Amino acid sequence: MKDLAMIKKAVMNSIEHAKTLEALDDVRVKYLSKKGEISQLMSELKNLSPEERPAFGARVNMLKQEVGDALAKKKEAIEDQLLMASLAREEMDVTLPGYQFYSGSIHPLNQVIEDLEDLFIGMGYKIAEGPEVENDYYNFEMMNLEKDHPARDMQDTFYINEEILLRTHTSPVQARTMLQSQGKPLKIICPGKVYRRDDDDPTHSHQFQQIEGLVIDKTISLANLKDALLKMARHLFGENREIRLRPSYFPFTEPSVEVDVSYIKKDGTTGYIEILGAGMVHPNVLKMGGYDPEVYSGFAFGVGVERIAILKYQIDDIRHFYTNDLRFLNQFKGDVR
Ligand code: FA5
Repeated sequence: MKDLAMIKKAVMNSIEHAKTLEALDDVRVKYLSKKGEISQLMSELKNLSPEERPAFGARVNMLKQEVGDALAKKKEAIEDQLLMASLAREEMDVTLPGYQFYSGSIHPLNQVIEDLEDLFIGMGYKIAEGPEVENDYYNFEMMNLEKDHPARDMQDTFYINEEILLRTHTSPVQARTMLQSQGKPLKIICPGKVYRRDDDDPTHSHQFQQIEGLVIDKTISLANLKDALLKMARHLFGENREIRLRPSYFPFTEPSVEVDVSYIKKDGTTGYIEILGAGMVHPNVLKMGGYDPEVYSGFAFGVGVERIAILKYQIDDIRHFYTNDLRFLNQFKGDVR
């Protein structure tokens, strides 16, 4: 019984001083495993008188129970401590500045296109599309430029073969849409990429974008064209802008005009810059598209998207749009409308 008291003191002391779960388990093994000191006490029974045995056995069992309870309690305490320590380690300072997420932005050319799409949709136009790899037939012939027409020189391009080329303008979409509309009135714009064998310089690129406009109905006049273009210029550049229509030549329009927008020069005087070509749809083009030119008339225009963006944002070189330089592109963040 005296041994039991000593063992109890020793084991309780070890449990109290165990700092880790491993140390605590060592205590358990030392005393409670099969060969542990407390388990071994049972083998002492045979040395006791039969009267003493039950009391001793009961005491050993009680000690086992007490040590087991103490181990469990201490295990829980150590686990609590570990949990608190890991919570303290993982504590979050909600006042720290957050990570900065980098977001992209809409390319300035797409901003111009989306802006004009919204404007024209608001005026009842639909958006039309056509292929960039186009047939000579739609790009030139349906636009009243038969093979060997001298005006083809103004729009030399990249040929896939004799009949297939990279379109030089968005005008072939006029022909495609007319054929699809089967003689019914139509009102479309068509944004898209076009290609030319132009030498690259600050205002020219071999690949650029246009927005084509086409309206066909029974009473369309040059006044309707001027109205649509004035609305576009004022929407893009401000209510006090004026436009100027200059006589020009395109085989697919008659009369044809080139349209300039007014701007205030550095010396305070008013100047004009060309942004698009336009005109009344040529009777031959109407006829090839399935419209009777005696009944129907139409206007069309083709505006250079880069030229609009150059004017709107005062860009000094068209090539900035294509180099993917973030120092350039980041200037257009948030300027979506
Ligand atoms: C045409 O492409 C005609 N299809 C426009 C048209 C449509 C006229 C419907 C009548 C009726 P032009 O070649 O002028 O026309 O080009 C139109 C616009 O595209 C120009 O005013 C200019 O803004 C732009 N542009 C022309 N060439 C380039 C180039 N190499 N780089 C950048 N922009 C260009």
